[in-house]
Amino acid sequence: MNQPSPRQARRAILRLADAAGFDLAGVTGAEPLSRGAKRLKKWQDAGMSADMGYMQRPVELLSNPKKLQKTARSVVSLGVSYYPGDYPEVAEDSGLGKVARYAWGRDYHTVIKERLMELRRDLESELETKVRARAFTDAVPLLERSAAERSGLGFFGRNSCIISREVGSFFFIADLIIDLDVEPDRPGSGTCGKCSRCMDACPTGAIKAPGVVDARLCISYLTIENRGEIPVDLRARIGDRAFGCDICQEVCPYNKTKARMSRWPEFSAEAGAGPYLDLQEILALRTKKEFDRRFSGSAITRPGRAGLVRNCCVVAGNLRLEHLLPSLVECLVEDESSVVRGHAAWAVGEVGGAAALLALKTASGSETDPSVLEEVRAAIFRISG
Ligand code: B12
Ligand code: SF4
Ligand code: SF4
Repeated sequence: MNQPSPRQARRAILRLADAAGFDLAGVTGAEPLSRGAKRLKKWQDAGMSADMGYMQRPVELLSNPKKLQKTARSVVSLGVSYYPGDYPEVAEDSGLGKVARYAWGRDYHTVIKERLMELRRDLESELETKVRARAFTDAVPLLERSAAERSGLGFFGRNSCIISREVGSFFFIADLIIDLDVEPDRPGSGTCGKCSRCMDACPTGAIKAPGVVDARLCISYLTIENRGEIPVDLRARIGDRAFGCDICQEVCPYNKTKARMSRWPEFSAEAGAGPYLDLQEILALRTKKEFDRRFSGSAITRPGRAGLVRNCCVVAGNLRLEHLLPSLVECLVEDESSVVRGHAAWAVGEVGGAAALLALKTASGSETDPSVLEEVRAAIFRISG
């Protein structure tokens, strides 16, 4: 069994990746991602990783593919469009909260990992050699965007997403770290030019400088990774987003012209939770068992039951939907999570009115958690004052 030449290996990878349904593929060497490492260090030092412990790991680990696989020679970066189309129009009072597009269908971690493993097997049989590989998407400590840029998949946009001139930015990045020498690609090229639409459109001002997103302000972080409370001054800016945020990609001219519908049926709205969550239904999820049953196989499990109910309280408060008041009051009185009870109190205060005031006053007599009591009192003050 001969080792394939770097050129043969490259041809085989690109052909097989395309046949496996990946929209983009490129290769880079396994050397440290030094440019990304410098920027990551600054980002970490500025506290922009919020409380994502996995992003506070040493820069040398996050930027070095060889730390993930000692025998690594090359990193194959792959792109899969998840673009499922636009949000269907709905009436403002329909009681729905938006889900970011990447989570409309099935959980990408498992779907993509299966195809990556198949790709490795196909590569072994095509090249007639054993290929040691580490296959993953968004699951191990590596700067996947920096690897993708160096593999030629695209360039860093000002929203910090990798933008491909072929498909825009609504795509997942997946990786195969392999022990083969492969002819590398040139780094991705392209530019935002004079555009700054994403920076202007971000509702929380999270894009602090071109390519620099402060996770502490990003709605995607606040509604998915964050396990605690959503700061009061940011809640209104979350609008109707119940899970994640696509605004800085929606406004991007590259996506307006290049976004390509996903070829993977697993990422269609029909395959999973779809574009909207019914707020009333989610506000009624009281146990982990019910939550797991409802969202099994979907990326929406990430914030956990309390996190998702918390988000839906915020959306219900922002939409000021009176018909959701009974559901919010139930959250306030019955939920075992103090985070949910606190956000429910806030939302009841946003809906307002006599019934809301009465519910809050009753809760102030029975609630014992100091942080929830503070939310209850603030809500009473807003309604009465
Ligand atoms: C932590 C994380 C988050 C955090 C922080 C986001 C952030 N921008 O840092 C939060 C929770 C906010 C988040 C949100 C989202 N995420 Co996220 N996230 C990650 C994760 C795990 C790490 C990202 C990271 O390293 N951040 C630290 C910063 C410092 O690194 P960076 O963003 O890569 O920034 C680099 C640039 O600054 C770059 N750089 C170097 N030189 C230059 C030069 C110039 C001029 C510029 C502009 C930049 C630049 O160097 C930095 C270091 O690599 C990756 C998966 C992974 N393991 O890589 C997914 C990942 C980045 N996320 C992804 C997605 C889809 C999202 C969301 C769209 C989800 C959603 N709809 O809600 C949003 C997008 C928000 C946004 N504008 O970034 C995809 C992005 C795919 C793509 N096409 O780019 C990834 C790659 C997951 C995947 N495997 O597909 N995410
Ligand atoms: S995902 Fe939303 S909140 Fe985060 S940077 Fe983009 S527009 Fe801003
Ligand atoms: S919206 Fe404009 S500035 Fe932002 S990433 Fe797209 S092209 Fe770049």
